[in-house]
Amino acid sequence: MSIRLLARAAVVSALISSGNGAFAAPAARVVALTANDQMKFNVMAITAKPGEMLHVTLKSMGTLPKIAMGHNFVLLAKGTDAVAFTTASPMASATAYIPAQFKAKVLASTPLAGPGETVDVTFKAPTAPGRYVYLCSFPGHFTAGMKGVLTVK
Ligand SMILES: [Cu+2]
Repeated sequence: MSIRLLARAAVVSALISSGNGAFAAPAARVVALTANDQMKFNVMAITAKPGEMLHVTLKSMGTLPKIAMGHNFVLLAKGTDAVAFTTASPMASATAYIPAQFKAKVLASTPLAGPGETVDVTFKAPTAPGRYVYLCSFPGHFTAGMKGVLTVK
């Protein structure tokens, strides 16, 4: 094994051991979001450094049943047509409202959260500076304003 490979293996094991035990992942900054029955995120703007590890949690504070008021966090690649995405998402209930034709445009997404539930996702922020739209893809929620922007700078 070359020195370079050995160094790389050491980094990987350091990253794994720095996890919280539940996940073998590098430490990530927690971004705590909530959602409600009014179809809004509490945070509509997130800023991250290029390539920063983020751990987004989304708690549903609502009381309506999940089938009527589920929420998720979906981060889209730069330049993705969010209106086209959310026009297609109601037909994608089998895939938690992530339309198959847009799967490659999804940088990160959580499962759907019902009342009182918390869902989460850990991901690496894009390395390219810019604005990345995030939204809830449950039918009608984007139109109602359930969206935000991740700014990478
Ligand atoms: Cu929602």
